[in-house]
Amino acid sequence: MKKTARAHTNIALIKYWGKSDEMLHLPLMSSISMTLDAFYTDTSFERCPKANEDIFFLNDQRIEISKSQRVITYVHRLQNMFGLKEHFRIDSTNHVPTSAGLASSASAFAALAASFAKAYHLDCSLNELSRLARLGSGSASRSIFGGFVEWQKGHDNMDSFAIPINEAPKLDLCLLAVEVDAAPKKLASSVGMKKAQGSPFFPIWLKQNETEIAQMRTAIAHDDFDGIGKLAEQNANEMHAINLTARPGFTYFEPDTIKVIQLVHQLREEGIDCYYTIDAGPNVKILCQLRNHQIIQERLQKVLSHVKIVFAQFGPGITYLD
Ligand code: 2P0
Repeated sequence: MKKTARAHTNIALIKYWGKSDEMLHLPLMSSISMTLDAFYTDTSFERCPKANEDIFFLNDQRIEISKSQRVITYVHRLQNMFGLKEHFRIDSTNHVPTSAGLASSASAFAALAASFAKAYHLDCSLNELSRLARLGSGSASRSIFGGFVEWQKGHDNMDSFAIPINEAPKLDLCLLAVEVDAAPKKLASSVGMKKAQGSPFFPIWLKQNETEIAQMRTAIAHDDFDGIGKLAEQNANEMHAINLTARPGFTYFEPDTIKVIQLVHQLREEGIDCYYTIDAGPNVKILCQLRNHQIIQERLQKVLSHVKIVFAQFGPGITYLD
């Protein structure tokens, strides 16, 4: 009765940064991501009809009820949707290096949705699974698929899910996750994206989403590394500009974030192709090509000797381990 699923995390190249419905995690805009091989979560879901409580283990540690509400409530919500009611045990292991500075909620809720559906023999399509994962965390909707993925914003709970763009890209594109600060993020994404809506530039950001999505799709279809990198960097800058211009403004950047940005600019001036993207935290992800990743790492270490760097490439969609 125990089913285990593995989901990889993803990095958004065109970001989700605004909700039309907080309960359903319905986004105000579509987003496009790259699934990453280096970071994943394995989750087992076991039905325990004879137990008298729900149990959640994370990285082999029992998590007390008060700290597992988000996960337990999510499973209850799924159970209600399918008319199910019984106790369960979840065992989840995050293979997201603490040094990566990447959030694990995308891989965590994608793996949980998939193991839940498998344990109950639900006949879910991958798009339905993406919808279920979205209810746990918006970005989890994209971690159902590998390679390049688009989360189409849709209009309601039924039509907001991710679809694969290209699950096995041939493109030479890799990522360096640069951790400038290992501390937990200061402002949760859900709070940050709500505050950002106070920026006078938010409507502009929203208006150009469709154009940026179309441009990114074209760049992906043409295996256009520079096109993808430029758009990803532009979109990340827009997201962070909106944060700075919210009322009141805020930023996830730290001094070392800026140093990495400046190094990327400098490397490009020297003819080394690379671009950055930044999520809801100070850490930077550099998009580059295989032939350049070592030189970029060396240059990063020269400027910021203390930063940790993790290398990643395209990762797969959901897989089942039993
Ligand atoms: C993204 N981020 O598209 C954007 C870019 C962070 C910056 O999705 O509230 O954990 O659970 O739906 O998915 C992070 O937010 O937010 C995120 P919820 P989530 O990847």
